[in-house]
Amino acid sequence: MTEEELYTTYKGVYLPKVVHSTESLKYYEEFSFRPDDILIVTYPKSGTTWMQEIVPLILSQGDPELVDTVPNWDRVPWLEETRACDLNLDQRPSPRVFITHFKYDMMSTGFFKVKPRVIYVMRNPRDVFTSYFHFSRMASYLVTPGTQAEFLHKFLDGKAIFGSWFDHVKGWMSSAEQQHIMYISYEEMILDLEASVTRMAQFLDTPLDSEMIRKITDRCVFKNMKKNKMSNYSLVPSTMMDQNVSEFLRKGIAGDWKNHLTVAEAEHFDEFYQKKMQDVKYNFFWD
Ligand code: PPS
Repeated sequence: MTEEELYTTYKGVYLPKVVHSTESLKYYEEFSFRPDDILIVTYPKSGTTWMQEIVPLILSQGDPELVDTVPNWDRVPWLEETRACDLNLDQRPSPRVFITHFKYDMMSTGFFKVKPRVIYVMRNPRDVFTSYFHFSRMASYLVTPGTQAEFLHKFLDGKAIFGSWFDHVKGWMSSAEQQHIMYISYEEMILDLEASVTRMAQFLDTPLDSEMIRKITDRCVFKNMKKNKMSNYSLVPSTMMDQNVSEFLRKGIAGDWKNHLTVAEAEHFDEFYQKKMQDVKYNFFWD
């Protein structure tokens, strides 16, 4: 099916109609944030699901009950998703944790007024692309990606859902709310998950001893987290996500793009990246 059939255009970006109804987008626009809310912000395929595991475990000081019994989409709801309207989020105790894939300029008036805490997770866009390509093959609510070369054009042009990776990262990197935002990359988490969990716990004012940090890290490494049926999307019907085509927790590594992009595609990506990112003064982990 085509973009016209499967997607709606919202604030200039494509969103899949099945997952974001008009009602849910309105709900998000009117959502009442609290200052102690924790909002995990990601461009898709950058580590969202990983954070839906890590942050609840930090807040529970390593107690796994929540992550063992509640699916990630209920434990850390996706604010702009259709389901969020039905979860009585206004009755949840603080601190509440949510995710969003929205670009900075798509955030609601309530967000800018209240300024909740944000953890912004970013990932090498070449790996985001690779992960996204495989995900687009298995998720029935997304337009089938065509060839890798075709999807690369769409991705670089911001024609994938949630728009351009470049606009997303640049917008959040230059946000005016930086004192409320912690920036972290998927690659840092891969390299040293214990240090990453420690940094997040400090940002969230949750004291953790070294045993708790070790326990959380152990549960959240790819091979262990993949076994958690509350987090690996095995509860989603295969008509929606066909994990025989590609698993949701697919590879969980940094640098998989090298196994997929041709030399010409990688060069084209680099050129595009340099042009788009030339005005960004930030040492990204993958540069
Ligand atoms: S989504 O659809 O936006 O919610 O996807 P998202 O969760 O952001 O990204 C999916 C990728 O994250 C990988 N992942 C992990 N990597 C390492 N360790 C852990 N624990 C982990 N959990 C999820 C997942 O495998 C996807 O990346 P790829 O490269 O496709 O494997």
